[in-house]
Amino acid sequence: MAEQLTLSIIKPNAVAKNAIGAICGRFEQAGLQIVAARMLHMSLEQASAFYAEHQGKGFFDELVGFMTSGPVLVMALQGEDAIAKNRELMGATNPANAAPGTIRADFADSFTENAVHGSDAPETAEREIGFFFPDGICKRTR
Ligand code: IDP
Repeated sequence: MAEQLTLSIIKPNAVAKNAIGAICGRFEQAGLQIVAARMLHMSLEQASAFYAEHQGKGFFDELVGFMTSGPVLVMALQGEDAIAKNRELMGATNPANAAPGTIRADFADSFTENAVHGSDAPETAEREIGFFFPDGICKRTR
């Protein structure tokens, strides 16, 4: 598999429980490198734009309310098969279905407050990285 980039977000509930180090440690142990990082408290406009594909769904308002409830850590991760590797580390969207040992199994509080976001495809990753890092990232060459 090729070297890829993916966007990761440590969501407000995981930031609040002081789990940034534990979660980033899992990325690094799995061979994913942090090549951009930014902590921010998203506005309603930013969160709505980021999750535009979910607009109109029953969980949208709760999702946007949660994502703007506190600071998040947004990162670009680089590595072999980074998109699938990150999603494997994250576990299923609904933490009730997340495999033991995954980030969501260990740090989620509910379906909405599921600790982390990860891009689901190369096109999504490109769009999401551009959304948060319009000035570029520190892509690794070694
Ligand atoms: P993903 O984050 O695993 O890619 P998506 O389907 O893109 O999952 O959903 C985005 C986020 O919206 C989820 O991570 C979760 O926080 C929230 N979400 C998705 N579906 C539901 C639901 O049915 N109930 C409550 N929250 C949901």
